[in-house]
Amino acid sequence: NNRKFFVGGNWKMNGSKDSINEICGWLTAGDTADTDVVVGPPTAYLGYVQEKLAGSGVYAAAQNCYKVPKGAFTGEISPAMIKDIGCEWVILGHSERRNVFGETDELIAEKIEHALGEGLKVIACIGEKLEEREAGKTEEVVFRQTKAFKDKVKDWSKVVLAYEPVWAIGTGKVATPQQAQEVHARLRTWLSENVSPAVANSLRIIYGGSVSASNCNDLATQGDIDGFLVGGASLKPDFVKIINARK
Ligand code: G2H
Repeated sequence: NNRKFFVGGNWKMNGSKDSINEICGWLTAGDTADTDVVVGPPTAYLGYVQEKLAGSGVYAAAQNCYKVPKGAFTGEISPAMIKDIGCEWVILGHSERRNVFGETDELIAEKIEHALGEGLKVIACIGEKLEEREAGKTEEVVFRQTKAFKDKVKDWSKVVLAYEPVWAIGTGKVATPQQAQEVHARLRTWLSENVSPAVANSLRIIYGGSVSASNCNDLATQGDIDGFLVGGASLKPDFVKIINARK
């Protein structure tokens, strides 16, 4: 396929100016030429990272945003603000937003619609919980989560879909390459049937959940895995190996 490899680093609620200076140091010195690379700092550092990475070929992403441009929404940021500081990307629907902060499929769909409408690019996250997998509901869940926003997307070239099984997130329990590939392939078939064959063929579907330098190569050889969304391992220099997992 001709889908460009995409690797996102999701720093979650981690970092300080000092640690971010270090990360940006090895990130901008590393080989990132053949991969689309995006990192998501905490909101407090988004502008700082955006400026540090300017011109490096690595892009910054917000970890979340709200569904309207401005107003009385204490604690929230809008896509307009993200764009205003020069940042083009936002992560939406991460499992921690869904499961720790109670975000629903419907709210995430509204956020995706607004962010895309404001000209941002979106890493849209989906994934089943352990009990859902064990009940044989993996496909039902990821199709439902994708269906919730699919009609809101007018230009799929602005979207990357991240499949992150909740049981693999931050647990060290990575999905096997076969488990991940199976879901990615089913998602691509679903997209072909419910959106279009062209979108199914061109959309990057990336995997997230305990990706590391030691497991990334086997995952990256799977035909429907087009990159990764990396949490813990994106804070360490090994992240550059993950960026180059296909080489
Ligand atoms: C999944 C992933 C990054 P980790 O949340 O989005 O985190 O790689 O730490 O499992």
